[in-house]
Amino acid sequence: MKAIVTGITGQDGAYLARLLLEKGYRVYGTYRRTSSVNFWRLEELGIRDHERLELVEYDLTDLSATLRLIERAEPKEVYNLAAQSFVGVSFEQPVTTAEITGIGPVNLLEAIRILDPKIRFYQASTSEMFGKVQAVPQTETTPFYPRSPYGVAKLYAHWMTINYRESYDIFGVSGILFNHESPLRGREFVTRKITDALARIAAGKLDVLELGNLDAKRDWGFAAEYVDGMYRMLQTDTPDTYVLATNRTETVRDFVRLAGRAAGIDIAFEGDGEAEVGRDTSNGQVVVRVSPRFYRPAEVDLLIGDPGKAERELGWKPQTSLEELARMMVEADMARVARGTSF
Ligand code: NDP
Ligand code: GDR
Repeated sequence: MKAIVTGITGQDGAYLARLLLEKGYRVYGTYRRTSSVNFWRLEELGIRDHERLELVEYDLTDLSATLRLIERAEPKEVYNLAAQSFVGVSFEQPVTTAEITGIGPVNLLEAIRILDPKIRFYQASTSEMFGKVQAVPQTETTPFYPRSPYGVAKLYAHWMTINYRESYDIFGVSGILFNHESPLRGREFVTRKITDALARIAAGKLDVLELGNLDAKRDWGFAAEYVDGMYRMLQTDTPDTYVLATNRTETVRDFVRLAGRAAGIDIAFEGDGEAEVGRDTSNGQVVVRVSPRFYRPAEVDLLIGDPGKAERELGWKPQTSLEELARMMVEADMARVARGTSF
């Protein structure tokens, strides 16, 4: 059993590779050529040197490289996790985001169509496609209204996956995944930014955490469980679209409080808008401040997903509570601070 996982250096790529290796797969994991190596997540999971893991240098925007990748690996399944995945950056780099996140997946779909239409394809779609709230909770049939270049690019790739399914009978699956986090989350994303900063504040190595919009509400789950959902989506009889979510939503402010509790810091918020601060109630120190630098030109205010279809058809259910997730992330960051590592 062979699978390609694009974006293996990212959070989900690392967890999915571990899952597939545990299931006995041979995994071709793709990474980009960079000036310094970027395998820390594979190392943290202990799979960097696994005998059935082959790391392949690859860029999603290159059709010829895509054809060679598929020809060489002859996979049964392709999981496309590669993307410019940071919403904030997509406003600054809309064209690059469109090329990688939007058109990139079409290279894979074309390569599958040309070389072996029996290959099963997973596209990492996102709750960002829902964008401006049309209905809650969001399901597979909720209308889309993306609010960022990233969301727009993902929506294009989502519809192309469905189009290849309907036009060429390709087993193209789209997983509309709500935010999922873990100790392996990149530090630019808000949950990890918070847990990393609070670990450093608790250790006396940082004074203040600066954040943007504290009112945004997100449905946050645990990444290791979401990659299992991806796998299940490719094992069905017919390709389809599925939402993975927890059906619980909290504000960024609430996540700060939860993570603070896990770090041993009780945080109380006061003030409004840019003047809002979070204080450590034990000594009155300001530990959280709002900075307009982290606001986005357009925001997604509220995400909450209904994973009912995934539960019914895939037997998939989220297991980890937000409290457990925050604690897991804070503890991992505190251990990193104690070790003096900085991932
Ligand atoms: P990450 O940002 O952690 O990982 C993205 C991966 O894509 C990295 O391995 C990155 O490589 C790679 N990549 C970026 N550009 C290219 C390119 N041009 N060619 C090849 N590879 C490239 O994202 P996550 O693991 O969090 O997410 C995985 C996928 O799921 C993404 O597509 C994301 O948009 C989507 N998604 C994520 C959600 C989440 O909450 N995590 C929710 C819904 C969807 P490098 O390390 O070199 O940058
Ligand atoms: P998101 O995740 O945009 O939902 O995309 P992110 O963690 O970046 O933002 C979540 C919310 O927090 C608000 N926010 C901040 N965000 C960041 N990054 N930094 C801050 O300082 C900050 N302050 C407030 C944001 O405005 C936003 O409302 C993630 C990515 O993984 C996507 O690839 C994925 O598709 C979606 O989740 C589902």
